[in-house]
Amino acid sequence: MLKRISALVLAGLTAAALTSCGSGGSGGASGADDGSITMGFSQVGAESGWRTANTKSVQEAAKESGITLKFSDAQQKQENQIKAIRSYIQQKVDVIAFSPVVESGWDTVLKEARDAKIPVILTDRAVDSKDTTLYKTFLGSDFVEEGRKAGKWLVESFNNSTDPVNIVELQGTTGSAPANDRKAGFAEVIGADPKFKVIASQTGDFTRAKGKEVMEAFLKSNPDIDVLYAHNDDMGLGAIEAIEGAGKVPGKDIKIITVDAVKDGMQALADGKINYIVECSPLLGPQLMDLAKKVVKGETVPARVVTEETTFTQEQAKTALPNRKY
Ligand code: GYE
Repeated sequence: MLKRISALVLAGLTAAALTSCGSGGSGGASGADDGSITMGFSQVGAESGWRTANTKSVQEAAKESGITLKFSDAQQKQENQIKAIRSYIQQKVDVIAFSPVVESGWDTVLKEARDAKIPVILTDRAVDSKDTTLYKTFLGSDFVEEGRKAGKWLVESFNNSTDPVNIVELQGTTGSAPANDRKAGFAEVIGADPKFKVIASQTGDFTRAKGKEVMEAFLKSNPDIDVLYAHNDDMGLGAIEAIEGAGKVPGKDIKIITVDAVKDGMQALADGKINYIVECSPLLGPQLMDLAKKVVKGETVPARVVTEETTFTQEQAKTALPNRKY
């Protein structure tokens, strides 16, 4: 279904790119004349359970708040996102929102949006642009803090021993804010004690398949892995398959920490295969639509809106699972 929607949207984008005036609102920050709002949303892709839940949240919230959504899936490619944003500018949408796949390289296209007087909202991931007038606000998690939470659990769990702790790390998409920041926050906390050693760290692109593949390689070259830190549940779940395939017991022989807390991750946590999950909420849709309405009206909004999040142990996962929404 998602694939079909993406194909339709891509076809729509191509058609729009061929005409000089699209069907969007009146253009500019004032919104369409009839007061309706059209949002162009460029999503990262469909790489993980988190992403699927995020897409659903954005689509449902748009519907509920009466905002017309033009949605496109960039398949984890920056060039696709830039094309989508340019197409939204051409269509004169009232507001553009996007989750930048990587942090760098957005200034040119964001200037084009600013010149066209179309407000931009960053959602989920940040850009590293120095010029903060290129976007109105950034709604999403504090990824450095998530990395710190993962590190703190590790430090506490191993505080009775002085033996070295060999850690392997599965990083998210190279150059993405969550990969950069989750790595940094974790390194900051475990760096205080030299017994913690990250013996291998590589990207698994936030996908299950790549998580499995990279973990298989880690297991082959490192016989003595104590801990896996995966930047999301999906890579952790792929790695669990690799660990089991190598005849080891995930959660026991190798302790596993992940980030997100999507249902499949929480199930593995409740089953004892993951040891700790740092939550990252994908349910950004309602807040995004509120912010969009405000920026289209020209109201000032906070420059940063941080999502509220928690952490889960195995026991807490068992309690939370029945009511988990994603
Ligand atoms: O953790 C991961 C997804 O940007 C917070 O992207 C998001 C991350 C999320 O693919 O599962």
